[in-house]
Amino acid sequence: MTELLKTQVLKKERLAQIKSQQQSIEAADLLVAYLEQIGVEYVFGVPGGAIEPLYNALARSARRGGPRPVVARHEAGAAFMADGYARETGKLSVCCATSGPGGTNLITGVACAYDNEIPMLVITGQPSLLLQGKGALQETSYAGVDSDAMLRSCARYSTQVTHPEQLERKLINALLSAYQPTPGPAHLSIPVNVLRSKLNQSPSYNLSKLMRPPSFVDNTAVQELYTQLKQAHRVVVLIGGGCGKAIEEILELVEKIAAAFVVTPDAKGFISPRHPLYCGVFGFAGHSSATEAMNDLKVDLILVVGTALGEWTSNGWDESLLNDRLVHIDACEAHLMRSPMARLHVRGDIKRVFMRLLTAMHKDGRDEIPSMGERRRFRKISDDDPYRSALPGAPIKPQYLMRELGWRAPANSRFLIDSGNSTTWAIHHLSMYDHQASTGGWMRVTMNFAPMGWAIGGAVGTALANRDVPVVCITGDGSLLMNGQEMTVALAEKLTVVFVILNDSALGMVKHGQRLAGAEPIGFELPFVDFSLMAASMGIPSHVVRSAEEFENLDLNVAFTHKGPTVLDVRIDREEVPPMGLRLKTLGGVT
Ligand SMILES: Cc1ncc(C[n+]2csc(CCOP(=O)(O)OP(=O)(O)O)c2C)c(N)n1
Repeated sequence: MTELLKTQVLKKERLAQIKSQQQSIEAADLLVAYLEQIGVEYVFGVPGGAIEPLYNALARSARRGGPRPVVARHEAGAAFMADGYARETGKLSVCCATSGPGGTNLITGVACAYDNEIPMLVITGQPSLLLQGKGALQETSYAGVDSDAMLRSCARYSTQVTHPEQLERKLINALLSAYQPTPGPAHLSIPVNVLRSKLNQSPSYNLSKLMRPPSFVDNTAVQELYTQLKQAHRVVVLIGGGCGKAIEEILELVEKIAAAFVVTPDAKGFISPRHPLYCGVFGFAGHSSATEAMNDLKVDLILVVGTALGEWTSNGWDESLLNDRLVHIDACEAHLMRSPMARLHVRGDIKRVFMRLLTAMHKDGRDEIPSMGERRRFRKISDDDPYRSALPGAPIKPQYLMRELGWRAPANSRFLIDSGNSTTWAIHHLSMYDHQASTGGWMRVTMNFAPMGWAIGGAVGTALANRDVPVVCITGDGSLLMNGQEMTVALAEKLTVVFVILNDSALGMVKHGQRLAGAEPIGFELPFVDFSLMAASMGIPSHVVRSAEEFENLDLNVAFTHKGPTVLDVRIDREEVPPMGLRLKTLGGVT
């Protein structure tokens, strides 16, 4: 063989070697490489055959410090965990499921994230493309039970990847859609043979810039708002669930102009209920002081900030709010279209809108707007209602439990409140004595979709996102029986989560709702369950609380510092009527 021929053969061999090395990456590895690139820590899910290559890729990635799987006990729990993680970190979260029942189980959690605008990447498996339509096990593609179609209706973006070459494009599309223009879940359904296929590529996108949220502000509208603020005599600000990142600037302005402020239920966690200008929660289970503030005819300007004005956040589309005194400020067009009656819409990143208002004030040489001194300070919310049972040893009242629990929790605690009466009690009565500000807020509730059990998985995801803070999940016995198995994930992951179960042997919200509406008393009873025994069977420490005295004598410090979950089985006074009037009104049961 001549030297030239030898070189050519060697070159060919080397090229073949490089090609085979490049091809050693599976499509699933490319997907995981992108998760690594954007700093994903966990993939919440339940494994199964059709999604196995993703787990293989995660195992390879975890060995080099990449994201690792957290195995939930039910796929809805996985989506709730991803939701909790995203709320705590403000980052995109990831959940996954296998095809068939895995995907359908996931739906409730994904739908909840959709309705609550949580950025989430959702990955489901499918049988091989070559087998689709042949009755393959757990096939849920277009040819049968179509979980892709089901997930499509609760995702900002949803598609099946039908060729490995599509994966990168569709993944980037999904990741970007999960953030903008409105955050929410984006779904990729990936057949197992596509996940396994060899790819001759490494990530070609650098997402650090592409995924940065836009920072636009409608300057003309901000100027107009500033003019209106200067002319207004009395202002009320309604702070909504989208204000987490902007809360400092909003409160600075509120204080400068001495406006009264109220919050939607999902924004209570951003503020201190002891703030002197705070007038309470406006909306579901809220306070009469908040509706009074809104109803004050001397108020000539209402700033509604960062909320979609749904049933629970607008107090059932209350006309004292929805009128031409309203200025709606939001980055999200879908929210702004809910207020056609507004005198002004200010589109833009909320933080920047308030920064510009503050700058305008500063430039004008105004520390405060002149008429401020004349503005009445609204009365402070009363948070000292005792609601302690008159008789020693009588069942503990949920109102009392809420107040005491909030006051005794460390200042950096996060509270996740489940659907059911817990939501009403917490929105109305939970109050921290002191709290440390955080973007996600100290109290988190789910608006709109409100599935039972959300807070259980959500608490696990929150605790994984931030191991330095205690997490409290307030839930009902019905929700616990529906989703309580996720507590074992908190145990496996050694997470400081205190599960407070309002045990009333009933679907309490249903029971009280029927009573208040005069409906048939049916379908609400639950058997008595001793949740301390259930916790013991899981290896989780627990306490039974029957009365206020027992609660006072409980040493909560251990629960708030222990590296693992604790269960408080609280046998509450079942007869206390929750503040849920608004719900009945909008359901039409009560006029
Ligand atoms: C998945 C789901 N199913 C049904 C409902 C309707 N629902 C709302 S609250 C509630 C009762 C909750 O009972 P429990 O968890 O025991 O809490 P409680 O109201 O007794 O405090 C029901 C059935 C729901 N929100 N979510």
